[in-house]
Amino acid sequence: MKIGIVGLPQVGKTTVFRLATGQHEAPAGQAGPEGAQAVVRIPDPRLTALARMHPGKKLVPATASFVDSPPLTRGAGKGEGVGSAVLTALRQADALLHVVRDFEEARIPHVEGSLDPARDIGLLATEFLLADLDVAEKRILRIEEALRKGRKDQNPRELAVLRRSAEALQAERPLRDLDFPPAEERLLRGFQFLTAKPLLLLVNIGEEDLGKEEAILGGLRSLAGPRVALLALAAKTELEVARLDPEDAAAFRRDLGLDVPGAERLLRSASGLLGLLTFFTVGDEEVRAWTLRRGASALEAAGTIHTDFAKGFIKAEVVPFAALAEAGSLAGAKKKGILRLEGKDYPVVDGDVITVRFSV
Ligand SMILES: Nc1nc2c(ncn2[C@@H]2O[C@H](COP(=O)(O)OP(=O)(O)O)[C@@H](O)[C@H]2O)c(=O)[nH]1
Ligand SMILES: [Mg+2]
Repeated sequence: MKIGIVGLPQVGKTTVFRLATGQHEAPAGQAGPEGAQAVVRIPDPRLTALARMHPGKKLVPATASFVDSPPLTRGAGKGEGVGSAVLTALRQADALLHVVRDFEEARIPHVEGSLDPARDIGLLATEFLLADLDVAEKRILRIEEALRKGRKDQNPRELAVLRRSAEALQAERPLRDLDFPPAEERLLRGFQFLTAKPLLLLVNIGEEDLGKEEAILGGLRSLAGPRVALLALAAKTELEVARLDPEDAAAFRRDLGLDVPGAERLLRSASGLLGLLTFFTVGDEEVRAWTLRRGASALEAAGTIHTDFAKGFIKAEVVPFAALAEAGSLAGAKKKGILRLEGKDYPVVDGDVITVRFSV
């Protein structure tokens, strides 16, 4: 999964990027509108256990990547300033993480002149809507023109999807709020609309507000929804603590009441928001964790591992992690006869250990 960190200038985007990626000293400079990117390993105690059960095999965790995007400001969605190139680059992301400033700091003026998280959330939401509307309208015009010229190769479904999208966007409704049938959903995904992406609103609070997260988020709850999550984090404090050696960090966490490290809370929120599950493979050389969309099939799991596995898919041998752990190893589970044979439509369950049988 790829998560694009976005926000107004000086709100803590780079601080969150450093925290999320464990690159605590990463430079603040960004390379062009795409921003800086880093890959993080997603820790999973089940994978550690699997590696212990299969000595000699390499442990390969699932990964997520974060992008530290350059700042967005008013007008970006209408193509003003560098913001429009930033928005275009963000279309590659699977989810957006909007860092919203809610910390007082006299030395750092807020670009909008005052501290108002709800306003800032609305401000960027508008820029995303405008950018998507621009994409939809341009595409509609192109299809209509092709139809006028009598071209028969246009997909009428595409025009219908785009018109419905443009209508929603004009009414200031993000596309993630619409329900499309699966085939149209796939078409829509091809356009990489920003307002169709899951959104994590990260309210960056000051250290003095630790412990008041619930109250702070309370006023913003109405902005959350099925594919919009809210999280309050004191990014700067979390980063300072993360830089300490483990013993000092633990002591500080206890003092500040930060029981779950910020980076972990972030990853958990993001994968929950994206509706991801984890499955595992135990191969000849490595034990490995993979992420997959919830509801995805055994065939999609095979394709995640290797396109050849999907092409030549025969069956998947499946055993839940807990059952494998009880048997002691994959070989042990096989001996006990607890591997199930599943077909390509089998919906993968979080924690499944999967061996794909395929022909070349
Ligand atoms: N006081 C305070 N300062 C913060 C906090 N989060 C970030 N900052 C500071 O705000 C400035 C901008 O942060 P940065 O992460 O570079 O923001 P970006 O421009 O959005 O990437 C830096 O000086 C940070 O140290 C916070 O929670 N409290
Ligand atoms: Mg920055």
